[in-house]
Amino acid sequence: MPNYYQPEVECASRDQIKAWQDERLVKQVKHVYDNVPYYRNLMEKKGVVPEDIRSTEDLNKLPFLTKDDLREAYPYGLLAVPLSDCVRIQSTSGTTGRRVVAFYTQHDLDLWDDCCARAIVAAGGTKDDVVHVCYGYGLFTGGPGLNGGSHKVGSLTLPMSSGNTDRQIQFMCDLGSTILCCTPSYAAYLAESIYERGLQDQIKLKAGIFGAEAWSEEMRQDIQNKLHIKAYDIYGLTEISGPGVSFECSAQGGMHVNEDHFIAEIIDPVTGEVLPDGEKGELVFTSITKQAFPLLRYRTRDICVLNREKCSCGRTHVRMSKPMGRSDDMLIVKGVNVFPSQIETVLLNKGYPANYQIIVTRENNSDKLEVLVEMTPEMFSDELSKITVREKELNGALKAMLGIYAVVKLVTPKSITRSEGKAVRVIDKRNLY
Ligand code: DLL
Repeated sequence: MPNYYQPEVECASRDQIKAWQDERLVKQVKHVYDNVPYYRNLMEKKGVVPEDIRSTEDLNKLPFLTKDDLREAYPYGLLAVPLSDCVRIQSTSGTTGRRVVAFYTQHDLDLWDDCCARAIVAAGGTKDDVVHVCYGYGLFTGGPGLNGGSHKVGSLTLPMSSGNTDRQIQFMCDLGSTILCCTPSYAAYLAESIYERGLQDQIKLKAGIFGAEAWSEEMRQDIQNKLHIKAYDIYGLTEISGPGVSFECSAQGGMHVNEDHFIAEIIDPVTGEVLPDGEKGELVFTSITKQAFPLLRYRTRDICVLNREKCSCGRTHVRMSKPMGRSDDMLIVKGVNVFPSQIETVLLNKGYPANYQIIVTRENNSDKLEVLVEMTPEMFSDELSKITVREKELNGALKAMLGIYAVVKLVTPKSITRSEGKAVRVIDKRNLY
């Protein structure tokens, strides 16, 4: 039996989970109101006082927090404990605007490690595993989060960080890595590189814990087949702690949210109205156990569906779907909503690798959607006329999925730059914002 499975928490009854959430929410709201003037001000503007929040049913009385609030309050404005009680900061990978900085007490780090340990155990991890972490270390939460989780499970942890693919593969072979933790796009690149070096027989991986970016079911199948592993999704965001806010179990049917620490809601991204389970909308989190940086009703911008049906693994914590896009990353091309994940689904279904780039431009007030897609070496050896046929076929499939025309350009194998962290899929050259 794995030594970090917590059935008393992860398989608790819904009544028990609600009781924990009610009690912790009430305490947390008071903690935030008393210690974070920025949030107290937001509550006052909404006419809410801590006494109004008696259970999770009252959650919707609280104001939302957004990334803009975090930027405005940068760096210390949302800190809820004295700085001297904090032992760590992490920061988002965002490239625009001010970075978001999150603070942690030792208690916060412990609970974050617990969440990641649960994810590793759900992927079959035990103290006998060799956990190969090639998420970036440093300000990004991926490396430190999975590292902490792996220590809690008692696994041998390889703190590889990202990059240096040759060394990654060498250690994987020499030290017998059994669980790989990285972005799905880097996992696909590693798989490709392992085959190129003819080392597939020396790889002992059994599972992968992949997240930090969107990836389709088709990409999961591709990675699973190439690396002969079971690939598990893991989700999280710096603002709420990092990876491990939710994670997949062996059922691979959605990610269990660690509900003893986080309350998940789905809202209509336009009206802010709370939507019932099963409806698609923006995911909102309230962290009910964190001390230093406890966000209430934080709008993630990730578009998801929640599912509270019983899971075959026995866990009772609510499951969130893979994010289907972001309310802010969604492209609007010629007035039509386009999610990169839709394009990826079409490409992988048609046998293309997940190496593609979406480029949007605007000429004479008209949007142009271009999709660069790498061919496999076999496709590349086709005659030119066959490549043209392939491009036309992809045009048709993309039109059927998106409802608009996309220019497809098939490009030579390996010509799209590989990413060691989050892949850059979309280049929007329209300067809309
Ligand atoms: O990406 C934390 C993380 C590290 C998660 C390692 C999983 C593994 P940020 O850099 O703050 O944190 O980015 C958070 O990444 O709001 C989602 O849009 C996206 N994201 C994270 N996990 C997934 C996933 C880390 N499994 C933002 N599927 C989130 C799709 C994901 N998108």
